[in-house]
Amino acid sequence: MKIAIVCYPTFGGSGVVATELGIALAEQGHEIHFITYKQPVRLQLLHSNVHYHEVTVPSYPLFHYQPYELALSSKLVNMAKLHEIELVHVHYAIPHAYAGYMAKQMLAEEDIFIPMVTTLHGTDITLVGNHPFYKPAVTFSINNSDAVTSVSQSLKDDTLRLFNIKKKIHVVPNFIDTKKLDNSFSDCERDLIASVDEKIITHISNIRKVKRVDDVIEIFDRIQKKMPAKLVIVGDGPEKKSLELLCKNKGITEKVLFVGNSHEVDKILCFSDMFILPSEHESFGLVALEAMACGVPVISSNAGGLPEVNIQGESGFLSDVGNVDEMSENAIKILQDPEMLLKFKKKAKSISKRFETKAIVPMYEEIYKNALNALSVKKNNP
Ligand code: GMT
Repeated sequence: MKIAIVCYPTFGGSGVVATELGIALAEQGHEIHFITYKQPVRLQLLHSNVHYHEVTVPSYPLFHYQPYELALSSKLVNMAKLHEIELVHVHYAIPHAYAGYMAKQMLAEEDIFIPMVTTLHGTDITLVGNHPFYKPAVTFSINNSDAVTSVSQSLKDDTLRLFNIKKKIHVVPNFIDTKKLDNSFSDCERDLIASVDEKIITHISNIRKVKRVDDVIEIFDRIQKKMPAKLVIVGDGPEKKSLELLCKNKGITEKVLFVGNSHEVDKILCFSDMFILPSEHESFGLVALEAMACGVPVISSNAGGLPEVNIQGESGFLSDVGNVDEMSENAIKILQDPEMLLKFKKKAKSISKRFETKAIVPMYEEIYKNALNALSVKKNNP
C-alpha cells in the first residue's frame, strides 16, 4: 500500500509514534511518504520504502500568520498525484486532520479518492483541540475522517465526552520495539552520571506545565534526603528556567542534570533506576512505556491513559495528580529495597511487551484495509 503519513517532526510522542509506525510499515513492504515541515527526529532515511516530502510555507509580507494548513493540503494533493498515494494517515488532529480533509476534497474534484485515517494523540483533544477557537474545526475533521483511532481507551472516552463525535473511534495503543530498547549495551556508562552508590532517577518530557516537572523535583528532593541520588531531566521546554531556579533554591543543583533533547534516550534509561511522570494530562505516556521496556519502574500520576500502561503495584505505582507525598513514599519504598527494585524492574519490562510493535501495527493495517474497502464500496454505489 502507498501511504502518506502526516505528523509533527519533533521530539513529541505523536511524531515518534508516527515515525516508528511508518518505519514498521515500510519493513512490511508498504511504501511510506512522510509529509511534514522537517525531517522527523526519529527518521533515518535508510529504507528504500521510506520517503520524506518537506512542506514549506513561503513568507509573504501580507501574512501575519503563515498558512501552514494550506501549504500542507497542497503538498498532500501534489504528492498524492505524483506518487499515487492510496491512503493518508494523519497524526494529531490539529491542523493535520483539517488539512487532510481539504486535500481529500481537492483530489475528489479530480476523481481521485483517498481515505483519511486520523489518530488522536492527547493534547489535540484534552488541551488545544478543546479550546473554542479550534473545537468546531476539530469536531468537523474527526467526523469527516474515514477512520479514527485513539492511543488509549481513556483518550477515546475524553473525545466522546468533550466533542460531538459521530464516528466510531478505534483504540490502537502506542507501541514499542522492545528489542531495540532491551538494555543491549554491554556498558551503560552509568559512571558518567553517578557514583556506584547513587540511585539515578529520570524524567523525560517537553517540560511544559502539563508535565508537572516541579513535582518531579519535589519527589527527587525527598528521595535524595534518604539516599544518595541523581536526577536526570531529558527534554526542553518553557518551564526549564524556573525549574533550574527551583533546584537552586532547594540546594540540589549539583544533583540535577538538565541534559536537553536527546537522541540517546535508550542509553539514559539503560542506567536509570526509576522513572517519574506525574503529569496533569497524559493520554498514554509513551516515555513511561519506553522506560518500562528498559526495565525501569515508573512512579506516575493516574491521569488519562497512564493506568493502561503503568500497572499499579507491578511496573510501578500511580497516585492522584499532585499527591507528591504518596509518590515520594512509593519511590523511596522501591529504591530502598534492592529485592523489590529488581522485582519491579523485571515486571516493568515484561508488561512493556504487551505493546510490542508486531502486535499493534497489524491493527493499523486492518483499519487501512477497511477504510479502503469502505471507500471502494461508496465509489461503486454513489
Ligand atoms: O506529551 C506530549 O506533550 C507530546 C504529545 C504529542 O502529541 O506529541 O504527546 C501525546 O501523544 C503521545 C503519543 O501518543 C502520548 O504518549 C502522550 O501521552 C500525549 N501527551 C499528552 O496527552 C499530554
